[in-house]
Amino acid sequence: MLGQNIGKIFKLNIKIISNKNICIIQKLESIIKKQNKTKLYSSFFLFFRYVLMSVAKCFTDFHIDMGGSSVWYHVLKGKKIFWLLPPTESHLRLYEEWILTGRQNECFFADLCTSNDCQMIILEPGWTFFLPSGWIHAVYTLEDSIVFGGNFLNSFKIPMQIQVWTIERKVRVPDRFRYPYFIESMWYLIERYVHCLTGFTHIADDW
Ligand SMILES: O=C(O)CCC(=O)C(=O)O
Ligand SMILES: [Fe+2]
Repeated sequence: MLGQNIGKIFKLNIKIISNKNICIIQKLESIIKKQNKTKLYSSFFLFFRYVLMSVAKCFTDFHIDMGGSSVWYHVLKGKKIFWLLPPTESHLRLYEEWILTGRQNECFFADLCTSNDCQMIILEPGWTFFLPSGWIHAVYTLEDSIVFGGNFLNSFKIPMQIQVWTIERKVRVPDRFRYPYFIESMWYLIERYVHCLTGFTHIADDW
């Protein structure tokens, strides 16, 4: 696998955000808009759709995307290597322990896992890559790159999303790096299920 010193490689990723909305999220959007909280509004949409510009040789260390969100990732230009570990119980436990040590610069996460567990893929221009909920991944940019991407929660992966959310809470990930309005989204999701199953809605008409 990769040498230890890759963690020291200069990192520069810039995310540019564009605002788009989806389903349940529209409810939350309208609340935030009504409250006229521009800052909240932009952080809410931060991860839905973005452009990621990365310089060659930058490295993003192993991580799980916030709130166990799934990701689509389209490479317009450049090349990226992804190292991938599935979210098994043992990998998630190791990941949590690794974060809690606070020594990520000294210990390369993939070295803690069995060598066969880690998969690698090189993404070429024109490829669209889909990363499911909870997968642990690291990314090395081989050439200056422009990528379009988007993170999203989905109802097929609710247990994994909650598990990742719980890990983030345990390891004290700061709020600004967490999925915006995760808990609120879960409430609206539950409300949606209740509505579909019982025909009753518990959301007031006036917002
Ligand atoms: O392309 C990169 O360097 C990192 C992409 C990624 O995994 C992320 O933004 O969460
Ligand atoms: Fe990621």
